Amino acid sequence: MSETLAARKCKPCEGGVPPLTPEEAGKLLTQISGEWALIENAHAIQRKFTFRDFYRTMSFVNALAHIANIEDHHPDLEVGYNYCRVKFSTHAVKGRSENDFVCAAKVDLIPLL
Ligand code: HBI
Repeated sequence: MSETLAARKCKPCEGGVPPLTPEEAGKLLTQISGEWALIENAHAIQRKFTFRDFYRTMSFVNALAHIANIEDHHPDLEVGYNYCRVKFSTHAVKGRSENDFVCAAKVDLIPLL
């Protein structure tokens, strides 16, 4: 039985490998929450989280940052009073890699206040 994406670890990525094809990305997309979308032009995946207030938004952002630091794979974030838009892409390959989907799967497990 293959392990879930959330159980995997991100692999160090300094480039030199091709990004995922849209088909490969589409297959991995089925293994994370349906709220994530393939952003084709940015070669990324993106999900918007909404919250009741700024306190809850920043609590989530801090939990997300902890995951990014542990995995050494980092999102682009847009943060407002009651929302956080999370975008994962792998800059070293100028596209998407499995790391993006591993981090998205871990972010999906953050308990929301
Ligand atoms: N984060 N989103 C993203 N993309 C990268 O290519 C990336 C990263 N964080 C760290 C990193 N690359 C590398 O420094 C390590 O994988 C070695």
